[in-house]
Amino acid sequence: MPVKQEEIIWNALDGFEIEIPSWGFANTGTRFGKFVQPAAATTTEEKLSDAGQVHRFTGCCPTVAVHVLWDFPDGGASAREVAEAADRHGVRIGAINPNVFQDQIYRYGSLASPLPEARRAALDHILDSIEIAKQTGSRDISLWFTDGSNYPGTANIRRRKGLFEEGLRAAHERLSDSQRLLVEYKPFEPAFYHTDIADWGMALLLARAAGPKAKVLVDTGHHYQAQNIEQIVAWLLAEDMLGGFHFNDRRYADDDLTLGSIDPYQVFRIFHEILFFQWETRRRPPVAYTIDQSHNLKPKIEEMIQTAATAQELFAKAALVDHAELARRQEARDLIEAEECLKSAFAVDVRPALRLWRRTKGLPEEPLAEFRASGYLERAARERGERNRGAVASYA
Ligand code: AFD
Ligand code: MN
Ligand code: MN
Repeated sequence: MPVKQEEIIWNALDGFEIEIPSWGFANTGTRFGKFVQPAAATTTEEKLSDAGQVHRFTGCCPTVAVHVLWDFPDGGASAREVAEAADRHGVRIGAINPNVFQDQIYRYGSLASPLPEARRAALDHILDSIEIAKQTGSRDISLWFTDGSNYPGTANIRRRKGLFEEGLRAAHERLSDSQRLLVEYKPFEPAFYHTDIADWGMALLLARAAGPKAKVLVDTGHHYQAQNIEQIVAWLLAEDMLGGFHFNDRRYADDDLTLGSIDPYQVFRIFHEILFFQWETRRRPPVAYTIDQSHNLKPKIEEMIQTAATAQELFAKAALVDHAELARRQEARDLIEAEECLKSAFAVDVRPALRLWRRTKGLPEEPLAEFRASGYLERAARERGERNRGAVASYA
């Protein structure tokens, strides 16, 4: 590999971090059931321990996104202890994810519910989450809402839009100067007729209505099949409204599969739009990269290591696009050569340079193999097996 290419790859990897989700280590499943794994994490401490393994072997996952109801069972009194536990395992707490979709009170929605007590409960939980973020030192409060309706005529869509504007504005007022609200969108599921925040435009308008510290979060699984996600990314960058990503892949819907397992070129094109924007504008707005996947069948820690390594590879490939050449070819309407600027970068096998980068950082060249050799999984299965088998009994 030419030295120049290797340097570009190493510089890209030096600046690349991707956050891992606590919920990726616990037993999850689909609405048709879940297949528990003996080594799955059953406590917040175990999730943070597992996350620490991913960062220890990959070197690019220093922060962990947490889910308030699942990771702070006592509603957040333990925020400092959770942050200390993260530190013990070599990671930090990242985005705080409120949960306003599970409690019965949210039957007709959360911030957009027609029931004032439901709106109040949701706003109180989000405000509590902002306080938790202050205690864990987290910048982002990452909001996903299941609000919507299941049948035509059962909800006043315009009124619900107004309620969301009110609720998000009230939350935005409590942010500290360094905090952000990330507004995530999703076209469907679990609502079957309309979802209140269904696409990037709705998320953009609501984030703008909330205030200057609110941005849009793009979950790659939350788009209709034919949607051009990198075009959405380019528009949000141009509007200074791109807050970050939840990365996963999908074949059909919001499948939460491993990043790059179905369409790696799409992930490359998303990273390319960000790097091209940075090259053209000389600006690097804070864009949070986070994994949001549901590891149903693959071993959870191994899938997270696989995902992080794939993200590094695709980001390194995108960094190889010659932006000056691309701009010239676009200007000249030289279509084939402009496209070749992307295709040739995507075709480079960056794994040798990635392995060398790891070696210079004192990291294992093959993180997955090294993790497997560590025996961590076998120890976790011995320690946690009983509790997870219990989950099967209760689930059967
Ligand atoms: C589910 C939702 C959404 C959310 C995530 C974590 O579809 O992506 O961000 O759970 O709460 O995947
Ligand atoms: Mn998501
Ligand atoms: Mn999702």
